[in-house]
Amino acid sequence: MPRAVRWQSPADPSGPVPWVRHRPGGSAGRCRPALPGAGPVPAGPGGTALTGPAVGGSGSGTMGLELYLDLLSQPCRALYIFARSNNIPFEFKRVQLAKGQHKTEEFRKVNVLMKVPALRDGSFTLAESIAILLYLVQKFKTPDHWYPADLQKRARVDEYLSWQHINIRAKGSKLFLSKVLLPLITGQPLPPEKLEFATEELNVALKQFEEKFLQDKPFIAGSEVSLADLVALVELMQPVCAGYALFEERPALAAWRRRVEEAVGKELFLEAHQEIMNVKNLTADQFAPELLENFKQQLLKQN
Ligand SMILES: N[C@@H](CCC(=O)N[C@@H](CS)C(=O)NCC(=O)O)C(=O)O
Repeated sequence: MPRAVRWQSPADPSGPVPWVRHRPGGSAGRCRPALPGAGPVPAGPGGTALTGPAVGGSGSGTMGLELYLDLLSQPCRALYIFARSNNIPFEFKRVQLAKGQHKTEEFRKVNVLMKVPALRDGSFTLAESIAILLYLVQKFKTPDHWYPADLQKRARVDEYLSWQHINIRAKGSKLFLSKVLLPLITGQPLPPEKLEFATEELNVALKQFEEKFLQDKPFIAGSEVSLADLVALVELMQPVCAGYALFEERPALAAWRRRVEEAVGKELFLEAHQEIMNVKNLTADQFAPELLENFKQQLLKQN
């Protein structure tokens, strides 16, 4: 039987992420979202000398680790949470997708694919969130549970990370874009049959996620949180923030969500999701017009 489609308002009504600048250790302006009680994002290895204006950010660091992110994006949130949760020093470079900042020549120098997230570490640049997460795991020797040394546990993490792209991620994103972006662009609500179809597609992936990947374990790789759980949860938050109460009828998934949030830090998790939780407040005039047109063409092509 297909699962009933249930929609609700996002849980958190608070305003957009407040951005603050701070200068730890006298280094030039670095941006981070304000997080009460959390320490500053530590200075990058090798310092953070800044030059001219960067993509949507405060300056262009020439040495330390830079992460180019928009927290409306799921893989960006995974990286942000991972880095902050592990006290990895980085400079937050905000690339606002809605403003088309990922399409600029300046950002192209960081990622020729013109997508976020992206990393710059000195003269080295890297695209693709999974590759970036693995780079950080190895460079900063983060605790083993994130990407276990044990062959079979690691294989479980790899298995999920390989599967998720065209399943949880693709179906969750489609639902999100159809529910939030298409009505914004066209001024019309999505036809119910399209919404139902997109929801059913996601439900199939969720069933597979529960049966194949989570089973009755606390986390995907067993008893401890790993990259797989973090990547999975940030993706599931996208349809949740669009109003699909997917955890409500899935108690095992809801309990797993709580465990993952606790493992990474509830406050940090919430902070990273503040902007997306307010996504329904976005209006068309906040988007670059050419971007809206582009989205419209893409979304209207989908079944
Ligand atoms: N496979 C890539 C996906 C990156 C991606 O699709 N990023 C989106 C935001 S979630 C983006 O930058 N979209 C802008 C565009 O495609 O123009 C990853 O995991 O990093």
